[in-house]
Amino acid sequence: MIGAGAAGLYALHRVRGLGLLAKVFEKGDGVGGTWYWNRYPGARCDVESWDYCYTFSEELEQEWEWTERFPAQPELERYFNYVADRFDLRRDIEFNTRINQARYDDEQNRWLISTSSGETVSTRFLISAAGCLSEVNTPHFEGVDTFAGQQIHTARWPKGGLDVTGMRVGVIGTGSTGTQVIPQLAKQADQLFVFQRTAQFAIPARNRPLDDDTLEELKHNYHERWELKRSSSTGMGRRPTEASSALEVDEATRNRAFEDSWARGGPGFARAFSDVMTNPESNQIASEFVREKIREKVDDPDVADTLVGIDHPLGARRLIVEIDYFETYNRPNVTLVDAAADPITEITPQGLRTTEGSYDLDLIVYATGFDGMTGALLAMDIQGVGGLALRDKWADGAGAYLGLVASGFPNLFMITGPGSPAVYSNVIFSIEQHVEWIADCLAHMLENGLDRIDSDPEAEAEWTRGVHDIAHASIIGKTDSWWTGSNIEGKPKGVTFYLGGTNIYREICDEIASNGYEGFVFQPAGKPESV
Ligand code: N01
Repeated sequence: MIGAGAAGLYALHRVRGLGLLAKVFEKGDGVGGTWYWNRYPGARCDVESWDYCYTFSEELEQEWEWTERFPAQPELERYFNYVADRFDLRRDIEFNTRINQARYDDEQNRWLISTSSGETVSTRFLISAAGCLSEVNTPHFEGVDTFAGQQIHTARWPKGGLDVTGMRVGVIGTGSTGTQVIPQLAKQADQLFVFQRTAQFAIPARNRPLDDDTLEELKHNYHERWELKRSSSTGMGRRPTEASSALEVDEATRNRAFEDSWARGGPGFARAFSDVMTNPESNQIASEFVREKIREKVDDPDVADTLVGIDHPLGARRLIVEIDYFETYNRPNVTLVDAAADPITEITPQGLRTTEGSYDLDLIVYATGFDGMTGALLAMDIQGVGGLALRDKWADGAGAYLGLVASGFPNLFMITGPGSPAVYSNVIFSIEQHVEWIADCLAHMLENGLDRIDSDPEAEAEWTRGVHDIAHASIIGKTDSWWTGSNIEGKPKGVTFYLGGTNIYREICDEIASNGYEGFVFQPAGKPESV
């Protein structure tokens, strides 16, 4: 297995349960994946703690006590460490070890893996739990190597923290990460310059500590929440609302609904009405509501204009959940630079230059995101049947049958791979679904003497077409963002995750398994031909 984040830990647990020998290779020196690497100040999950956790063990659910609605990075890292210890996982994890190459040997039907420690390992099955947001994106500005100060990507924040007291700090990027780190750095830095290229919608988190009554209710309702997660299209344990179209109600009713949703906070804002994500007129009304709310928070109208100059529909990029973000621009030590009108041109020894100005800095923080969905997989040299490189297979766009197995790469399972709901869902719940499906598939293979699984190229092509069709019809597919791969130069553009709903996706996966794994091709042990 590749990676000891949420996916790798659970996969290890389940695969061990099948009686197979298993080992995880993890490039960091601890578990937790995203929550191991993203330790910048303010790092916090934007999915509620009671949803962003494993459901596979009722004992675990009953033992663990979340302290906040939206858990912060240290608590999440503690959680994954607790899980690793609780299920005795560490003994099969090799830390500080990156997988550089994985090569499928057709004759032996084995994956040959080369690691950064110089080891070569041979395995029948390889499971990628490398993560959808683990390959960092650091734009290469001219002069980047000349900078005399310190430069850091948010996902590489030092374990011991970084004291920015008295520093002049520049932050590039105002996505989910930038929005979290900026208010924290502003409290310490002498001066903070924020370079915003694309203004974005953000909804207040309304984070709060969880009191005893809430915790008790959460533990008591464990089963009901699990059912809700399974029936929901995003894997969240919320009770469905009876929302109508935003256009069916009068203005006063509509405003009340938006006000209520705003007051509740969190990423569910768009659910105030059923058609915010599908009807441009409803979306426009919701967008204006949010713009107005942002304006109210910002003292300087010119700064507010730059913050609400949003060029895409609400929800077309991942909706940001913020704490004190917009108010931060009222601080005298914070300057917002409109990097769309005045782009960054180069990094200099003293700082950073834009077309119209220059900024002297001691620290440049890159909150510039990730090469999402495929970046971590393609960072390794993965070669399938006949030496075909995964990079070449995906040169014009990534896809795998159900997001699980890419044809030509037998016995390589991908957890939350391209073609699955992955990042457009409560990802930890999607991870559990994938791991359980993979474990069942492995059990099926063991029971039936099958030792090779691949996907049928036609089934894969049809599935991938379906994924694209749904995406093209949605506002997400029409908007540039990391969701469409447009943040990475040279990357084929397009949504690679399934937007049809996690409940429907689960049904399809289960149906395919119960139909004898339709669309997959197995080979029995010792026989060269597929059956
Ligand atoms: O990354 P992003 P992120 N010059 O790609 C800017 C999850 N997450 O790390 O939009 C100037 O969204 C870029 O500008 P633009 C969550 O799924 C969750 O913030 O390309 N600017 C943008 O502003 C999230 O969606 C949580 O014009 C440049 C920013 O950098 C995902 O991770 C917390 C630039 C990148 O934004 C990614 O979020 C954090 C350049 N050359 C992350 N290049 C929570 O749970 C890039 N930018 C809350």
